[in-house]
Amino acid sequence: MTELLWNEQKCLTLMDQPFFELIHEAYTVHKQNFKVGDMEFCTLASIKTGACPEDCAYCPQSAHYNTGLKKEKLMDIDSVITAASNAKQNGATRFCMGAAWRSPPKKDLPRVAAMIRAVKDLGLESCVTLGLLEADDAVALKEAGLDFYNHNLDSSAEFYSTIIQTRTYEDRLNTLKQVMAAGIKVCSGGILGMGETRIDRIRMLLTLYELPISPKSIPINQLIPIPGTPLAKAPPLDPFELIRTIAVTRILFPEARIRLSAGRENMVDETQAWCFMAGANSLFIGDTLLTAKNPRLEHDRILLQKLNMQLPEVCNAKS
Ligand code: SAM
Ligand code: DTB
Ligand code: SF4
Repeated sequence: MTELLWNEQKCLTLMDQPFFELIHEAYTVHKQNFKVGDMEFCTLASIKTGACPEDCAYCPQSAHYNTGLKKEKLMDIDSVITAASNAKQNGATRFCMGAAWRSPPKKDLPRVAAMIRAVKDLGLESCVTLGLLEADDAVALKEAGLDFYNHNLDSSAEFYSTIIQTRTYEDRLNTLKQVMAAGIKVCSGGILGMGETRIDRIRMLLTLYELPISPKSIPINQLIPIPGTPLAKAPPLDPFELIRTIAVTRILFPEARIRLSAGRENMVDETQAWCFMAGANSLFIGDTLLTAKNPRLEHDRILLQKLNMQLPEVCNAKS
């Protein structure tokens, strides 16, 4: 087996560098792999909302916490087509569907497969996040034409058990294994700002780095503190820690799309700009993520324009 380039000590040294040295290194790697100003635009839809049996301490959709969220049953196909068509019209090239499940019920998989086919028929890339998968579920999703499966490690193995008790880190890794075995691309990352340390962040990235197939899509979420959840009062994340983590992610995964995901609504424009320089090149556009607020499209357009970056291309064609 060839020795991997990065280990914990090297990552720590990398991340501890003077801020501008780290950003310079990350931007150099970024420019070697992507065009200046390049950005990917994705839109999310919550296809099944709330009443989730899992106890993820950050999540508004967990049935364990009273967050006042209105639960909704599995969406019908026509509503998904309408949402995906609107997303395409607003410039998204990828449509991500999320469900508040521990794992997808077998009876609902045919409808999810039909949703994936409909999204593909519109000429969009497809992504779903449905919780834990068994091997045959992954094969069924692949057969429906699924491009990406989002399943976040969220943090290090050590920190994970302090935020989730209803499943293990191993369960999470096993799902990634099934996704890779079925030939679906892995989208996996984490959340920052849950009280984890810099070492936890590095360990999470190294776990992704050690996967047999390097993830091509890595969401970095900043915790959105949700009233009613155990993390409602988590101390805010230092923006420089977010920017440094993105820089390290870029250096470890030179070719991946790094998705500056949840939390932009609570971020000033200057922090987002630094994140783009450090290597973030994928955004969710649209007023809501799954259930939480996201910046308005017009705000994103103005910011990207100020930075001379790629804008979401308004598209009127059906497919
Ligand atoms: N139930 C599925 C699962 O957990 O894999 C899919 C949906 S879940 C909402 C998708 C991801 O959203 C989580 O893994 C987590 O990273 C992110 N997320 C959920 N609540 C969040 C919050 N309050 N702040 C930031 N990210 C959050
Ligand atoms: C990911 O890592 N972030 C997105 C997507 N994958 C599914 C979801 C963020 C959810 C934020 C809380 C909410 O909207 O409910
Ligand atoms: Fe359920 Fe996913 Fe939320 Fe956890 S993160 S409570 S699994 S919807």
